[in-house]
Amino acid sequence: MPAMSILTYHTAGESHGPALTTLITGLPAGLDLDVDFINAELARRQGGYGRGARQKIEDDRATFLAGVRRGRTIGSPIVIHIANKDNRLDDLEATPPVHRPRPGHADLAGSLKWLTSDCRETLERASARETAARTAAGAVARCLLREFQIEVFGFVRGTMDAMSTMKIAPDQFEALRRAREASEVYCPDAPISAKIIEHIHRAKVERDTVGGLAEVHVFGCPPGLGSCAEWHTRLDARLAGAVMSIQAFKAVEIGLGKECAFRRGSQVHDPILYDAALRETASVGFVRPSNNAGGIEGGMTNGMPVVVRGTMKPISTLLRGMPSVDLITKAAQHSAYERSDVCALPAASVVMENAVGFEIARAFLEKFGGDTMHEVRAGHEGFMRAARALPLAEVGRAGGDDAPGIRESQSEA
Ligand code: EPS
Repeated sequence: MPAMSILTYHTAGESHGPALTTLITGLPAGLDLDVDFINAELARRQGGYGRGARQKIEDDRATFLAGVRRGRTIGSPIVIHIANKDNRLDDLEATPPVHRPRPGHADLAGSLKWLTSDCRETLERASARETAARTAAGAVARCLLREFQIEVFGFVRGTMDAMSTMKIAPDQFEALRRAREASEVYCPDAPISAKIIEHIHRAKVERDTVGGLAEVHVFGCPPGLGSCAEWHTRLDARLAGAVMSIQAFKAVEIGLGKECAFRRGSQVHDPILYDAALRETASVGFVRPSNNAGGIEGGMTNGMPVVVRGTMKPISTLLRGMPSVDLITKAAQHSAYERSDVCALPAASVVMENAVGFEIARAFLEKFGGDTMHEVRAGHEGFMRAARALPLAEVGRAGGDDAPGIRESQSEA
């Protein structure tokens, strides 16, 4: 049993059950939760061009049932409740059994797994409705990151042949955020945003669906999060798992991603420069003219922005249906149609932003964690001071009576 609680979360709740819930453990005491920010993330997740009628019914809001007193964490487990207004799971007329599995959905695999011919029992939990609970967990964790000026920015890169080549720079964070808010599909590149809308509209008319690429950048991340020491501690692997687990995601890339296969080493690896003027930034002065690594080398953050891209497949509920079979008669049938979205990529970019934020916060607390925010702040500050003072005198490194970073080497002092 681990001695200290590592930041983690669980969700529970069916798409048309009474509520979604999130249990978060491992947050230190004394963290101010920005409930307006958390609810704004839930509202953003509900939006985006291409959403179906469900979002007109729901009004997702986080109610804190445990672990928070007067807006502040108290070190105990946190429980968040999000009500489902479309709550009808036990009404067999309003929510009947489903016998014709949708290709691409969890319907068939789940029905085989749980030995049932009613796909309803799988689809209710497989539904992306669950991502509201995940978004809430990520937004809570991001309240911690924001205390350390770490910001997470997610957006839609594109769909089909409408792909933005826009560069995402940390110093344009506010302008990017405004441009993203101005786009109905959360794409800060206005001409591409219009083309994405066109693709979604056409898919709707043709009773089809579309997916696409979502991307997340983490600005201000200190170096040293994650580890190369053991395979399961590598941050890139953990980010990939967090993003791949989002409903309908089929691929994850870090930085240059699969483009690495098409280039030589000299065109992939980011040269290392040192600029003392940038010593106070997250890079601690070790700047890179490019960021093909996506801020992670050896499974650890290197002080550059962390860049993660996810591929979402088109929604598997097609109004036109797909060839399938009836699980009871085994006769060929078109798949069942359940009310759904034509495209949930903008929403998925919000989910991804918060899922990435949660993993970064987890790695942050692994390195700097303590029972209270006071200890977390002290741990972070001490590490950054030491990293900026490199090379440290041996006595500091060996854990002698100097605090790390207090005694600098002759060359730095
Ligand atoms: C989903 C089906 C639709 C989506 C849902 C995911 O729900 P419903 O069947 O109630 O119309 O809207 O996503 C959400 C409800 C949500 O909040 O994101 C599915 O089958 O995955």
